[in-house]
Amino acid sequence: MAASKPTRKPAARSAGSGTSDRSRDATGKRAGDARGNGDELHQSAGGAHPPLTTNQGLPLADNQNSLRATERSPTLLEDFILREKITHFDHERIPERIVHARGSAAHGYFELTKSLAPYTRAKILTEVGEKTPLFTRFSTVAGGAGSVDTPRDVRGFAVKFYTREGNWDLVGNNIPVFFIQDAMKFPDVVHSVKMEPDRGYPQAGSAHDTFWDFVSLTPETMHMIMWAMSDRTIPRSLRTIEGFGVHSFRLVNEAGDSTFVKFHWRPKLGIQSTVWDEAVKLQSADNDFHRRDLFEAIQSGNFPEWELAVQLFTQEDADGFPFDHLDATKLIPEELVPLTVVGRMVLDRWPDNFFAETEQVAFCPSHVVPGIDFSNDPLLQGRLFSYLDTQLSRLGGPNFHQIPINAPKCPFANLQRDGHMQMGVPKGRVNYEPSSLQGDTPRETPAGFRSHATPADDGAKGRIRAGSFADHYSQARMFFRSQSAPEQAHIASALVFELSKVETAHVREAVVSHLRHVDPALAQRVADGLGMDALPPAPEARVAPQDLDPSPALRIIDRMKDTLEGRCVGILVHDGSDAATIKSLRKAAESAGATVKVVAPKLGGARLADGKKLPADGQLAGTPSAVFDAVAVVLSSDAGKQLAKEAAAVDWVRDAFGHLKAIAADAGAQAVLKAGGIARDKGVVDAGDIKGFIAAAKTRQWDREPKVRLLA
Ligand code: HDE
Repeated sequence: MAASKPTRKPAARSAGSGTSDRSRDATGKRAGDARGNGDELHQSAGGAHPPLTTNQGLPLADNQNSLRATERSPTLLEDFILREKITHFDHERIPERIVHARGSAAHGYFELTKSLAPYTRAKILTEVGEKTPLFTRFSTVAGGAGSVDTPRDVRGFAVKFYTREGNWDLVGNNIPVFFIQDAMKFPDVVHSVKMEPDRGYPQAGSAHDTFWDFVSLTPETMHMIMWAMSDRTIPRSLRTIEGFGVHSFRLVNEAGDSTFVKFHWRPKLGIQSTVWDEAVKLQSADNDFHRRDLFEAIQSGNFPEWELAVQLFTQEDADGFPFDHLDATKLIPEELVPLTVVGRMVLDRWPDNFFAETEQVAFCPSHVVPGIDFSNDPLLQGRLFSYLDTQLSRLGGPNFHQIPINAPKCPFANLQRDGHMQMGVPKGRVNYEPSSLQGDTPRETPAGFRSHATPADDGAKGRIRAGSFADHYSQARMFFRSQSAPEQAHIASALVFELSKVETAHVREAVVSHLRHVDPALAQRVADGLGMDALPPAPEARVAPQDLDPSPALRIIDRMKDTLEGRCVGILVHDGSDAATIKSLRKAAESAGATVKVVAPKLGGARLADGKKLPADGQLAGTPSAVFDAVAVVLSSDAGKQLAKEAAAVDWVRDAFGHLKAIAADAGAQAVLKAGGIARDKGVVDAGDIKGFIAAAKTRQWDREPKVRLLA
């Protein structure tokens, strides 16, 4: 570690400290320091700046140079300050989550609007108007912590409620079912979807042999596969995803009576997804698209909001369902058990520190409060073990509940002691229970948690899968047949895309063979898309697929809200653009609830026709139209001709068209539209037709889709 000759010019200021560094002369050099030339910047404590110290509180006079015997000699081992700093740095990363490593989170609150007192004694679900603080983390599943936000993947939706009766964690996903029925298969499904162990790819993607090999040999995955191949797994924003607790839980009331419950989160902005080509382009436009979107929404006061809804049902109801509700590959259609909205979640504060909060938060499905209990779902039962176990190694020991983001906000006390990273100083001689030696030790309370006395089924012990779990295709069929025509086409195309990345022919064939049970027409579309000469034979199904009633509530497209609330409109401008047109577009979009961003070939902005400079929010090449929900192009005729030769501008409009978005264009912009091959079409309007633009911008032009892409 030889000292190199400083090359930086001395900085003459002491940044904002209020008191200048008196040990330096006017050039910033340290007076009286015979050792070293002091050419580097030294900023001194003072004013609001406290002294910089080691972790032991030792104030530091020099945070620029390590300790050496002479000016150009090796560094001394004695330098305990350097060693402390580097040692801490070396250990700054902790193991990332084995699944759900990539996540974004925010603080907020839950407000109960309807009491569930007849069903539960959990105060968070009975005290109407009570606001409970919470922390919510959204995640992708397969990719590492540094992977992109927008791959085709399930999204985690984990909420930690800091209730008065302890922390309740509702650790769900944006899809109401799961790939497998039994926790025993979780390591297998996760291994299969993550990067292949020999080659180390793909990162964050299911389009590879090992995943589809597992799927083809595990028909219980079929229902979840339909969801995973739908647009649900390519959301437009984390603010527009639904959330589901997935498993059946129990609510238990004061009398000890139990009712089954499924939890649902419904986004206030409505559910909205991207189209695949858009998701692909978002990956290159902005790796952090969802994280940035959530951050910007919260920072600008557009607080994301969800309704909490429940489906309540009894054992007798469950006995009448044509499926077993304890099987996590099955959902309960809303048409069978309606949703009741009981409260709302608002996310209103971004974490102060990403690592301390988003990274260190530890969710656990076994964190419940009195009045909420588990069902016998074998997948849920396995989860009750896994989370604490994985967090012991991820967070370094048994005391991670003391980390501020994990600690309950209500009083908590027990007799667990010691261990790695004990932050408290427990007092007294009693660390056991029962005890009689101390007057303030924690004791049991009748109001505490009791497990519901669920009667056990008759039968023999064994590694057994219930016969009622054997129907793997009926709900997959129901989901597929419930979708609108464009959504069905997207599922077929997603399957073709994913299977086209599978190198092993027999795996592709095996997947298509299962699709024959889901829907023969879907199987045929996928087989055609893959260029198969003939459909492979269908595998034997233990339970013949049933034609269940379709559930229109499972669609997205019909349920996208006709609004600009929470969406973003981009306006492409250049020198000479008409200021009045830009102004009226901006005003109309903003009063409809949208954020407006200006894009120009140069970040400095454009000199408009009225001579005024309009600064840009994004530079054209780095801000493709994929990041917007609707776009406008306002150009002088000279600029139009110029940008018609600029690939980034032509792609800007072509992609907006291909992604089924509204486009407003003035006369000068027509040259760019023409270069992009865009003819007049529904949703392509004149920039003067503000009303027409706003109406078109609130939705996507689904009937345009057959014109822009060959879907399977
Ligand atoms: Fe998880 N899951 N999971 N999971 N899961 C984890 O816990 C696990 C499952 C979910 O933002 C891990 O702390 C098993 C279903 C979310 O921090 C781990 C099984 C659902 C998150 C784990 C499942 C989920 C996790 C990894 C099958 C939807 C991220 C890191 C029995 C209802 C939480 C960690 C966050 C995280 C295990 C299945 C949701 C390994 C064994 C089903 C949202 O413990």
